[in-house]
Amino acid sequence: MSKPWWQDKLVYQIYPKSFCDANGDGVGDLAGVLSKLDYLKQLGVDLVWLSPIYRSPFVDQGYDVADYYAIDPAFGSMEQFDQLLAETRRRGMGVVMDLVVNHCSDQHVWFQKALADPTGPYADYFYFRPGKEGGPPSNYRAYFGGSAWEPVPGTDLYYLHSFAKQQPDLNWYNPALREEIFRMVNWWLDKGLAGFRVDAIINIQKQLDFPDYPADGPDGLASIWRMVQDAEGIEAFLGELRDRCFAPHDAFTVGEVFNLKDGQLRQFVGEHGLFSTIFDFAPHMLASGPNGWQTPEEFKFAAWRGAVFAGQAACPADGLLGTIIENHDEPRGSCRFLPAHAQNDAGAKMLGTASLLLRGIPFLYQGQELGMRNCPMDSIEEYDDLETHARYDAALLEGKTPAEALALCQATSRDNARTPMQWNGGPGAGFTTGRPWMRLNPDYPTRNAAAQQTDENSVLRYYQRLIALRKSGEWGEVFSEGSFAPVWDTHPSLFAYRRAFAGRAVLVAANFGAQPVEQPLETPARLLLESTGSPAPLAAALAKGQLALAPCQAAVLAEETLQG
Ligand code: ISL
Repeated sequence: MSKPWWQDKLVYQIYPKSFCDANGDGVGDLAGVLSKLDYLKQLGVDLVWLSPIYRSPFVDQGYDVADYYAIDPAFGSMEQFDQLLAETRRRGMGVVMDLVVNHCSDQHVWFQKALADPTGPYADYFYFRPGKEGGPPSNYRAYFGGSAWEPVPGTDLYYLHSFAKQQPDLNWYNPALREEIFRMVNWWLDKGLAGFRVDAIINIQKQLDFPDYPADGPDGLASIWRMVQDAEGIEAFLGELRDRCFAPHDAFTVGEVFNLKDGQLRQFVGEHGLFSTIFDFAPHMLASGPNGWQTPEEFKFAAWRGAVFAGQAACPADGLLGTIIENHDEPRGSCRFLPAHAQNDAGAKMLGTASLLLRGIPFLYQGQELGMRNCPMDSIEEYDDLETHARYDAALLEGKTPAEALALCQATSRDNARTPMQWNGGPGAGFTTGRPWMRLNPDYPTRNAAAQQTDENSVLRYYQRLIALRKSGEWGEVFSEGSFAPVWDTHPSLFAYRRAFAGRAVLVAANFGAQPVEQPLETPARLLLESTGSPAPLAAALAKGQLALAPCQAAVLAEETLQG
């Protein structure tokens, strides 16, 4: 089996609205992205994934696409996009776009034509269904709250939307719709795109009789997820997408899928997989308590380690998972996957070490390399994200007080990760010369790329060294191709694993506890990287065959005598 070209690549996610604003209108743009390519190259990024930049009314920040063939003017022009392709290629990098095809915007011409002729051919690009007993066709709650069915004006029909009502679901069971999608995907790949991150894709399979489910909330509705979970047949759609588009272009693809069924992982990744990789969200799912996001769980080290290691164990030998700490939908990892005492820069470096050297394709989200943190807003009005507002309303309906509902939003809001990137300590954080579209995290005067670039002990400089090690000529293959094995996996505070390849092995160990740890080593080991900037005590212990880690210290050790 030959190694795929993306096996050793590292992906960096840009949230374009919040990355860099070149024209001073307060919104990030493509010219801003172009101006930061050298920063990304220096960090060690191979592939740049852009959250949606297509023409959109931005009800869901571009995840509501009105024209799949156009760049939204807020971001720039197609010429600038082509320039981005050329400039990334010149630097040995590639561009990955977001592919949002479970739904489009209600402003898309397909939907406009469907509304104009609700029994015509474009209606069948969507799910138009007659109502039932004076109400919607079924009792589904959309992911962003409220009924998942919206009346089609002037008819007794409803259309289905899994997300916001401005995001009508596309009917993948219609071959004409699938042809439109394949044509569009190939158009972008023909341009020279490296691949796609495929949005919310598990939702394209439906039960076409749309059965009711028992209500699961005070609104009397049942999550639409129940219907999707019981639906079948996604493999056929995704197989066609792979064979008609991805495979002929040798594209890199990452699927956003949640709650795979037993045995499905094998079909989704690997040599004949439906995608190059899929995100491993198991650690993120731990934050949902018995009542989902309404009962957020505190970080529990052993459960988190167990979830990460289970993902590594479940992944087939010829496949890779996308390892990810944070993205535009999740709170910041530095406030989430660390115990309270470690929620600082030392913890961010430790978490980065623990995550980036796992087996898989590492994904970084903008600002993660600075240790950027959640940004709790002072009132619900300050939140932009529609899901946050839906959660606030749902929490009030559940009987929570406004203060309790706001606290829930502060802990779980997607806007935690959407505040503008912090480039320097000047006005607008170097993100914009104008007024930023979303409030800056107030820590930007001290936490920013410019300050961190000149501080050898910063999170940024550490991430640069960590990524350089992952990609180094000497150790790169161990990280990109090596096996994974847990080490000391019942220890109360050590997160440790061995990566091995072709007779060479690396031990990665991190101390998540508040106390120092000491552990005898099985084999002599040489220090490749440590996270605190104070290697002396660890080096002294290593000389005696011991691993000694201070709280929040991570280390990467070469164990050259072990067989891979
Ligand atoms: O399907 C889900 C749960 O099983 C949802 O969590 C869903 O997969 C997730 O919210 C999808 O997110 C993506 O699509 C959304 C968009 O708002 C997000 O930003 C995007 O990442 C709708 O396009």
